[in-house]
Amino acid sequence: MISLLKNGRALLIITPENRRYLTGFHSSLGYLLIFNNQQILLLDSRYFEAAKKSITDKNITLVLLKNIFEQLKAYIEENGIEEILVETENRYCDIEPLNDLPVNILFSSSLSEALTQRRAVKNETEVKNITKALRIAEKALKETMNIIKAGVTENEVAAYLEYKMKSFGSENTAFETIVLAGKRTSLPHGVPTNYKIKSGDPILLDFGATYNGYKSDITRTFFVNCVSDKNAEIYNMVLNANKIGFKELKNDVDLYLPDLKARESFLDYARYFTHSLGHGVGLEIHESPNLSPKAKGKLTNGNIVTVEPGLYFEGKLGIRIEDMVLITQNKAKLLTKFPKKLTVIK
Ligand SMILES: [Mn+2]
Repeated sequence: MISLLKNGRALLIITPENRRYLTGFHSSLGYLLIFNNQQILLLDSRYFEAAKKSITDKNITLVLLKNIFEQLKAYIEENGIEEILVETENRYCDIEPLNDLPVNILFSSSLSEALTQRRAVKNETEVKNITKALRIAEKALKETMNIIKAGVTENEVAAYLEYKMKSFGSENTAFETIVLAGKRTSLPHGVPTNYKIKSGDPILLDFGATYNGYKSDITRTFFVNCVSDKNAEIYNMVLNANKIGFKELKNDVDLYLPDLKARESFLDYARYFTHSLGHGVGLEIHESPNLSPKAKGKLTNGNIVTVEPGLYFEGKLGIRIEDMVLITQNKAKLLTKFPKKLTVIK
């Protein structure tokens, strides 16, 4: 990203996750201005005191945000800045103050791409944070299994799961918790309702925790009281695809390949696998790299991705099993520890 810098050019980081990634400090609003050897972080009074305490990087100058237009104008004039690169994600956002600045504002895909690529490769601290977020989710799931039984609603299960994650130190859910039972499991991204779990139902839980801003993502599908032979067979097909997908993950592998291999393992059922095999996870729940059939590029050491094959039969049944995987030297490390063999909750 720094290679994008040159004389007379500044980078302005507006997207919250990118700003957090580069400074270690989260704020819903703020501006990180980078030029020459300077990094100026402008934050308003809501965040200023907390940032003063938490930002230890001596290269970052913290400045109280008062009037972004006037403040940017002053930096531009004092430092001979002629153009400012802004992430393309902000193209459609309301960044009015930028319009009248006496410089070229360029929405730069090179800047966005450079940040995406950097964030896709996790350092040791990031791996620790994601692993911790995953352990919190797994611990909460283990406890939640104790309350899953006929008569309990999807909403009650979801609330308990979220309560447990929070109790174990999660800052927030990683995304909207999915708990679906019975026929409703066929909705890959359905939302929990007051549907009461029945004996023999499958129950699908897809959720995650957040730790130091980093997210986890896990899906397990269980059966309540009993499971039919047919459902057990489908479950084991998904489990098999999960393992095949995992085996394909290593440094330098084409991104589309693990999806292809997992999909092929479904044979005639492949048409019921209606989404991609997985996605990168970090400060955002979906980030690079994307393990889809159309993905271009290769896996790299330091990538953290999900492997989440699923089969969905409209109005009948859905099963998904999702793990998180770290790509390291020559192999893939399964970060998820939660068991995934067919489980009937009695
Ligand atoms: Mn996922």
